[in-house]
Amino acid sequence: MEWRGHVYDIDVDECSVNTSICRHGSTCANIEGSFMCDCSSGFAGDSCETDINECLSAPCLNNGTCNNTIGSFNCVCAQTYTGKNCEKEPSASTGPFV
Ligand SMILES: [Ca+2]
Repeated sequence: MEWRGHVYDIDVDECSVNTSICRHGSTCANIEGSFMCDCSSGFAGDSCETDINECLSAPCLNNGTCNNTIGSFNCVCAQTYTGKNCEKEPSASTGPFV
């Protein structure tokens, strides 16, 4: 009888063989016959190789303009709104920020 295909009784620790198999600082976990990457925030994919385009979910409020970046995103706020998502309205005590 001839065996073809996968041999499941020999598990390779991909995490040790290739320490950069999980990209962008994600955590590698060896599992039986394969591996898994626990992606850092902002990344997706089997090896966390894909940047998530957060702008697709329109995270910038108050007419802010979204710029997707590798691993994150930033908002260019309209008028004098501030905050990561332009969620903060200008107020006399804290603004305006330049
Ligand atoms: Ca991104």
